Amino acid sequence: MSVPASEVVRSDFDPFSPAARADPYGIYAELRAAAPAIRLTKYDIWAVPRFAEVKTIFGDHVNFSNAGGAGLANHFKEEPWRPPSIVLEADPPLHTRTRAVLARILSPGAMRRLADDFKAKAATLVDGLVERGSFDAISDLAEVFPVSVFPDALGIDQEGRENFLTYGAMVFAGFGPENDYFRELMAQAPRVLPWVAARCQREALRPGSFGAQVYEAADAGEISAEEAQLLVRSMLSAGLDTTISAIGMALYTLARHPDQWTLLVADPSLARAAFDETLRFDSPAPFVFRTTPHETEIAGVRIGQHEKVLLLLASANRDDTRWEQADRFDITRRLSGHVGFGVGIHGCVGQMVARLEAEAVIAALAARAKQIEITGDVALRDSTGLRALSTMPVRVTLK
Ligand code: OVM
Repeated sequence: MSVPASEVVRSDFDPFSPAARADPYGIYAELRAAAPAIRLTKYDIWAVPRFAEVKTIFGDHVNFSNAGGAGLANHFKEEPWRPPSIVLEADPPLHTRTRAVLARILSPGAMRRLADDFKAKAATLVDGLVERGSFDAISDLAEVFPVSVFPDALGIDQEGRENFLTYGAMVFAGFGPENDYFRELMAQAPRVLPWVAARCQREALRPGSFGAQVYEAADAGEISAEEAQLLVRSMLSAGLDTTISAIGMALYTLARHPDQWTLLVADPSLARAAFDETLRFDSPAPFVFRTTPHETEIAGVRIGQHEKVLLLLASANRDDTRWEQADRFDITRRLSGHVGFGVGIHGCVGQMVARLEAEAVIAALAARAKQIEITGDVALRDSTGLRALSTMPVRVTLK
């Protein structure tokens, strides 16, 4: 069954506008009710708002390619602002080879070796903050903790580490339209890009680190030295700004649901499940694109060749046909299968690092604070590619 072209649902919804980003969930519900694939006229792209088709498309790299770019830019038609990622923005067989290297480095065994250090560092940071009583959950905690553990795990030294954050911001802003925020960040490119390129070299990476292990895979002949550089760049791109955003959004969601915080305080072993539920409820990486290598269809809607397809993960995660009371934040729900990390061959390869970091922070806070109250205005960061806060003043009540 196919939908005649005249019946295609169109919308002037702009997913990247400040208004839509401030409160997208009402419009997501309208889009889900409207159609499985909707033409967004402002950008001439397709949006996919429901869980079922998001899941199907994630499982179909033949009809929905990553080589066309993970963001709005269409790499089949235009030159991207940076050389494409050889894991995120690649299809099999290239992707299969590069992904295997990262998956091995970020394995469960590697996570076990990091866990104690992450927990100890989170406890020390959180203890200092809760003793103060009031602090900013973003600038004092969410933006501090990942910086205190991830660059070390990656294997880079201290010099110029602030560039790491700017680069992540560039990459994720680069997934949206070229707006003032992106241009402001790109004004720093002459300083940041050479710093990143230098950090991707073998000599810059501490022996034994994640980065050095990428070069070991090159020594073993699995990838070339040029590919090793680009895979280290992937870790630099995707490893820091994401977890900062996710931890910040997790604290925001938890602080707004005191009943759920109380459950967590009673049983801090819920920290990991609580984090995943925050990813479902208010996803920090709210979308990703696919691009069609040839004509195809989405639930009967014909999609032409070289079209950008916007997968609205944050909407799929609120789809009532998939989740019972999807708009309810419930850290005890059975929630395996959310798409906050994506799923399938491109599902987040670093998700266990993210969970380890977030769990360490959330559990440390739940061990000390029986209540968290938001005491001032929160603000959303300007980024189009990540949903993140820039500030959230809080007061905690000690146990
Ligand atoms: C990469 C990359 C960059 C940003 C995000 C990402 C979500 C990957 O360069 O490979 O995964």
